[in-house]
Amino acid sequence: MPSIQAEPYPFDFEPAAAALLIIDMQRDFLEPGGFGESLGNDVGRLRGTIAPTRHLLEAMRGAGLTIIHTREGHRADLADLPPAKLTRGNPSLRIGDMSPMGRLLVRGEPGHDIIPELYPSAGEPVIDKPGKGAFYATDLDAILKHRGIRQLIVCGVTTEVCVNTTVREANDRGFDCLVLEDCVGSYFPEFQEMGLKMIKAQGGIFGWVGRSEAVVGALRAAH
Ligand code: TIU
Repeated sequence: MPSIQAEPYPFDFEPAAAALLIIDMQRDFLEPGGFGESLGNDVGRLRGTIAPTRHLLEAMRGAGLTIIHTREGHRADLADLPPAKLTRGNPSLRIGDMSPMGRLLVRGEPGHDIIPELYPSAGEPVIDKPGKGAFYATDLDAILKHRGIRQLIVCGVTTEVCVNTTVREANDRGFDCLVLEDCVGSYFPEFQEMGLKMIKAQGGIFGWVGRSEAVVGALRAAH
């Protein structure tokens, strides 16, 4: 069984029981004019995650591992949108408002979809989630259990919001999470650093932190 260099200690990678989970790599978070920018963020800060995630995605596809994508967003009628999420922060544009990429954070709109660089292939489940965590109000847990998945290799945005929330949810459900520091991104450098530290502290209280090249190397060694 390949061991992947990680903190706080090596991660015992079981490819047959592992899935790649790519969180919310949507145009609304990574491209100008979307939801992320409407909240006042510099979306350029996230783009460094794209190349390493794409390299890893191709290696995972080549090795035949389960790959799952998530998207944050809401029904077109906004019936699943908590009123507080709509109004909090008094943003310049609100969820459901028209943006250059269609209605902000609404399912089916161009901005809600995954960036072309990491677009899902046929057969890769896409989880549409209304919240920050990928387990809340979704069928992710059932999909993982039906496939015998116990380990999650986690990429995506943002480190301290949807990545951290999902890793905490996964940890409580018994999944071992390896978060890849070069494949997760934040609009805030200090939250990138602390968001990763919080995962690996206290002996790996929520999981492990590693790098994509170590996973790609382990996949090569296993095949
Ligand atoms: N605002 C922010 O940092 N993130 C989100 O709203 N969603 C995700 O992290 N996907």
